[in-house]
Amino acid sequence: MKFLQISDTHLGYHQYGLSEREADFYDVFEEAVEIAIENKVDFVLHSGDFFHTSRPSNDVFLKSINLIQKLKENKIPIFTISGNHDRGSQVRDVSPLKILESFGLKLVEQGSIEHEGIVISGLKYLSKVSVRKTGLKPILEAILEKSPNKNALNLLMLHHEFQPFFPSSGLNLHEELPDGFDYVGIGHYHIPQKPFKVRNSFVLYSGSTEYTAYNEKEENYPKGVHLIEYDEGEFKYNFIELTRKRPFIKAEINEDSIEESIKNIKKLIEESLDTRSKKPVLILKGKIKDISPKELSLLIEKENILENVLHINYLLSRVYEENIPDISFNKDENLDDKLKELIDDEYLQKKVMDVISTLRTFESIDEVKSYLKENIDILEI
Ligand SMILES: [Mn+2]
Repeated sequence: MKFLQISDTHLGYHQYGLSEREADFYDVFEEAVEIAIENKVDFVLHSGDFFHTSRPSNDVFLKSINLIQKLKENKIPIFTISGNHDRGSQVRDVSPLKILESFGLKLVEQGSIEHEGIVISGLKYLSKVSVRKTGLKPILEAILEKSPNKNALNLLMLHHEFQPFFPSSGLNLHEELPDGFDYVGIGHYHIPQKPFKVRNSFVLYSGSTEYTAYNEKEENYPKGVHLIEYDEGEFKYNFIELTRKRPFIKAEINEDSIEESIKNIKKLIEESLDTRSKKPVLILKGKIKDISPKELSLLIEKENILENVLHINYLLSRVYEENIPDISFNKDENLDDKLKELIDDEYLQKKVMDVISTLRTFESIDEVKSYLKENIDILEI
C-alpha cells in the first residue's frame, strides 16, 4: 500500500498581493497531484489548510475541483481535514471544503472512514480555547472507540500545534496521542520533519508546499511531499522535493556599505537565475539609520535589480541614536509570558494568543485587513 502525504497547500494565497504568488501555490499543488499519479499511489492524505482562507474565490474553487478531478480520473481519492485557515467560523458557516465533498473530496473532520480495508481517521484544527480543559487525548480516544474496523491499519490526519514546534502550545504529542493510530500525518507546522515514533505510532510532520511566512528558519529547508509505503508491518518514506516552487533569496543590506550590499544582492540573484526557472522573491533585511525606506528602495530600483526578481520584501528596522526601551516580542515564549502578565483570565489569554498566532502568519497589514474582513469571527469570544 502506497500513499502520498501532503499538507498546508494554502491554495488561493496571493502573497504580497501578487497573482503570480497565487499561481505558485497552485503550481506546487498540481505538481504534488502529478507525483501522486506518477507513483500510482492508492490515495492522498492532506493534513489541513487546503485553502488559505475560508472564503476562497470562485477561481480557486474551480482550480481545486480540477485537481480533485485529475486524481479521480486516476482512481486516487484524496482525504483531508480543515486547518486553522480554512475551517470556517464553525458557528455561522461551514468549511469551504464541504463544497468540495460533492466533487469527490473525502473530508474526515472528526472521526474515521474505512477505505479498502484501511481506516482513515481525521481531526480538524480545534482552537486552543476549545481544547483548553481536556487537551486532544479524549477526543482522539473517542475517534478510536468509534472506529469502523478496530483490527485494521489506522491512519490519522491532524492539524494542531504541539511542543516543541509551537513553544507556546501547552500540548505535547507524546501525552495527547493515544495508542491505536499506526500512522499520524500532521499539518500546521510548515517545515517538514523526519518521521519519528511516538511509542508504536509512525509520526510525520508534512510541511507546507510553498513559503507562506518566509522566515530565517525556513530558508534551509526544501518544500516537498512524502511518499509513504507500508510493507510488511513497516512504514517507509521518501521525501520528494517540489521543483515548481518560487525561489526565495535572503540578503542583508547595510546602510554604511550600500554599494557592496548591492553587489552581493546581484550576485545572489545571478546564482539563483542559473538554476531556477521562476524569478525569485528577494527578502531584504537591514538596519537603516539616516535614509528612509523609500530612499533605499529608489536606490535598489536604479540598479536594475527589479527586473530580475518577482518582488522585494523589505524587512527594515531603524537604528536610533538614543536608547529606546525594547518592547518587541520576538519569541513565542516572551509573548505568552507577556500576555499572562497583562491578562488574568486564562480563557481570554488563550483566545488572544490564538488570534495573534493566526495574524502572525501574514506578512503585511493589508493581508491582515483583508483576512479579518472575511474571517471576523476569529475575534468572537
Ligand atoms: Mn498552514
